[in-house]
Amino acid sequence: MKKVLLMIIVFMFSMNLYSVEKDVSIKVESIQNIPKKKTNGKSWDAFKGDIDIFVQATINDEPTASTEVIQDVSDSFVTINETLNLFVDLQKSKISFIIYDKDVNLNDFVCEINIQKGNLKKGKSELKCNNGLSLSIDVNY
Ligand SMILES: [Ca+2]
Ligand SMILES: [Ca+2]
Repeated sequence: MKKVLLMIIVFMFSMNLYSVEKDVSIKVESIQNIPKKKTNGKSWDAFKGDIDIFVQATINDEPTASTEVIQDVSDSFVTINETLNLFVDLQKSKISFIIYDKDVNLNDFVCEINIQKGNLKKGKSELKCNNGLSLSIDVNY
């Protein structure tokens, strides 16, 4: 009985060691190669407007934090410089960045970047979407 109890304690302790929940700050620095139009060739706004862009971070597919919307970005590049603070398990959490065009009703999806579990790198990096858009981030924890 004692042995079982000890094993349970050791197991719980090792579980705790593997769970590395941390405060992680992710500075979204800029977005490059922003598509001028939707994939169907239409403009981002209903009446010829440019993209109203923002980045949403999700943890295990739950929307957790977003940057402010920057209205009518006409260039292919935009500076964001906004920090998102997340509380994540670096080993177990699936972290994604989803780029949207803000709309009154349903936002237009632009693209998505998924970070594999345990792969969020400290420091500056450039993440790429499959449509060519890239996101410059600076991660600290
Ligand atoms: Ca739109
Ligand atoms: Ca717009």
